[in-house]
Amino acid sequence: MRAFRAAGLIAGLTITVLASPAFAQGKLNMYCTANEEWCKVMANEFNKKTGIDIAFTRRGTGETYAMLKAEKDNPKGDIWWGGTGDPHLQAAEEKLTVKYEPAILKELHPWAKAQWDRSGGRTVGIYMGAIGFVYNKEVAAKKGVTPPACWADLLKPEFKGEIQMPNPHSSGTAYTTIATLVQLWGEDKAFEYLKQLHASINQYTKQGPAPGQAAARGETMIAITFLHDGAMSKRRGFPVEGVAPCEGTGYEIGSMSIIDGARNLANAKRYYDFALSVDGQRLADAGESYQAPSNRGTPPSPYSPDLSKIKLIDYDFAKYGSSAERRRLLARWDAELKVGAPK
Ligand code: S7P
Repeated sequence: MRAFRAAGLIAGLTITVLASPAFAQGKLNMYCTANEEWCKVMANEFNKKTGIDIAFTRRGTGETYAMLKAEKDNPKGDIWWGGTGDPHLQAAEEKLTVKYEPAILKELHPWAKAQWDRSGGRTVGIYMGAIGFVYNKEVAAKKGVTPPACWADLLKPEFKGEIQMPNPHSSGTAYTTIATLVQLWGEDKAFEYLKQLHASINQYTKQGPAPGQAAARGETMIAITFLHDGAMSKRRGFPVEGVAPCEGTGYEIGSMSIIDGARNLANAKRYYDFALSVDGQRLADAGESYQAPSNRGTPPSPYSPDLSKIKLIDYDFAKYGSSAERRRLLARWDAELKVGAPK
């Protein structure tokens, strides 16, 4: 069983992959919001293929969106790769990212191209994955509880203090979860649920993948997370099981955008093309990432959750990907749950 790095240890740390001096072909600064293993694999392979020195920093999707806003007048990143699609759409609306129309668009699944269309070409889908929960089978058995099957089950008294979820200010996973509940039940009922759930949450983590990693290590019984992150833990040999909630659930269109004012624009476009190619997307497996790929020519991994068997809602990306809706929902979350943003 491979161990997880302590959650958040590497967050915000920049890793640079350099070509040999004879082969060096310029630079690329990537803001990476996929899982860290995958960020590394993509950076290494892109560097091998092109000779471009690539530095990446891994952060949460909400954190990266906030960073783009903070750096608006002096952008330091070139490409933003990975992370939930809503903050990419919000960045597109605020023109923090630029339009790019690659020839490879025609190879993509309609849901990935739809992300490009609704953003005016400023972001594109690179993968898809569903929200759910992941529980530790050993912890559940030791406590003698029946694992949850539905969102409603999470409110049962036996799960008090046993659930972890990320903070929606920094994490795209958490924002997707809240938007999902609002779309499932309407806003008032969703916030009533979140307030009741609050009593069972042992920690709101800064980053989305952290609760799933804690569940894998047995530090929490249940994590609200993407099901493909649970698949990664399971493949690593941890005693976890993923659950697609019985009422239905939401999903992300993991996205990629070129940052407005990119200093290495030509290299950002090369990375964009590479990341959408069949070969680029096949690297997900080496990066232990089991989302559904957006290129129709890349089959999903056998470890990927089968999305056709999950009751997915008709997620309204235009609405929940708008900056005003994000601000409004986060303000309500702050006012009613009083958790605030992570430090
Ligand atoms: O680990 C992969 C993944 O679940 O992470 C991304 C997610 O946004 C994690 O970051 P935050 O929740 O911290 O923003 C997802 O896009 C991706 O599927």
